[in-house]
Amino acid sequence: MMSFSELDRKFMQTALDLAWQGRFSTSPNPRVGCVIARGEQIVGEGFHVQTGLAHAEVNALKQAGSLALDATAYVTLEPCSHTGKTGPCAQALIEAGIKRVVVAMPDPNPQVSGKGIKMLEQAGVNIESGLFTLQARELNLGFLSRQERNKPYIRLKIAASLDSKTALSNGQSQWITSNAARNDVQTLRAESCAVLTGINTVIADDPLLNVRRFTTLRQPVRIILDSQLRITPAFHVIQDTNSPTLIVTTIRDKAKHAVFAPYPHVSVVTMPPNQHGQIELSELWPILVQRNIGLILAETGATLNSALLASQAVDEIIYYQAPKILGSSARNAIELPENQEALNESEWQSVDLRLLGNDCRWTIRHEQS
Ligand code: AOF
Ligand code: ZN
Repeated sequence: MMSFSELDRKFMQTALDLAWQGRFSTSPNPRVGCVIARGEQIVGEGFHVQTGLAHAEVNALKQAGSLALDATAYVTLEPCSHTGKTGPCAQALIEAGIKRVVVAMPDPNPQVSGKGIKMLEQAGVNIESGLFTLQARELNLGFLSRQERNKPYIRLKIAASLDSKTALSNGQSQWITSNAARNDVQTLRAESCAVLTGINTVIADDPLLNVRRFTTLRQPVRIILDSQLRITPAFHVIQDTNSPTLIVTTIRDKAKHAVFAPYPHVSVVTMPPNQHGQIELSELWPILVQRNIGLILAETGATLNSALLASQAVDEIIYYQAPKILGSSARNAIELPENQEALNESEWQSVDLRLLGNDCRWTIRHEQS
């Protein structure tokens, strides 16, 4: 068992805080932070900003300059050993003369996974792993799920009333939760690789599914599940070219796909229909992983919410609840058959609860996640 000092904890905490600064922009890359310290003095800080740009360690080394010699580097993820869009960070740390490296967790990316640590070891660098691993995993729920489970991390957002209704019977839904809750949803979108919804929601609400209440370096991909390819170019998700849109369908008809050819931000993925003529969700996840989609925010209606839950795809639910009663004829958030077993045990763990304006936000996680 490694033992870490108070200073080690303090500097790794700073590295975690630095990594969070990349939370809206690193996708599909992980969020990574790095602190370089000599004794009690931080001499370099860095984090990964965006795919294609320098990794956290390289940014921190740049700041440290010659002070990196004999220093300790604290990194929230194992330094990489491969030459991808940038050079190997393990090599950069060695060349700068870093004497000790503390990492929070190994990088599960098969291009790295242990090779970065080995490279450092072989160069005689003192390497210690396992400080604040859980916190480091929280940084990269999507990236880790993609690498470790070949499935995106699926976060389901529900905004409902006290009686768990998401819209009036006429479909009106916009003003159930408060402005504070709606702002919060914007940050959830911004930190996701993709926002997922169903064609019924597109037809009913014509949403933009983008981040617009603040400026970000990238927009999440919009994923529209549309088994019968009912979408037309008239909808916002096609007209607005600022976010990529991925339509998932079972219809192979080339003429129907050709309608979207004038829109380079739109791609159509075709999957074989399952026995009900629908998209088989469990087969969709590896396809999305192939497209580097790690963290998905699902914002859908009762039918798709229920299908996602029934297929055990949901890893986390963020439930915004407003103290309003919409009445029994309003639309339900979830519609599933009665479940006797729910009386005995829950598959869900509460991880957070807070007030947002006049609403509350409850975060629960599926126990297998
Ligand atoms: C690090 N530090 O800051 C990041 C790492 O395409 P590339 O070259 O940017 O490589 C991306 C991979 O590198 C990514 O999948 C992950 O395994 C690792 N990311 N590694 O040492 C960093 N962002
Ligand atoms: Zn790297």
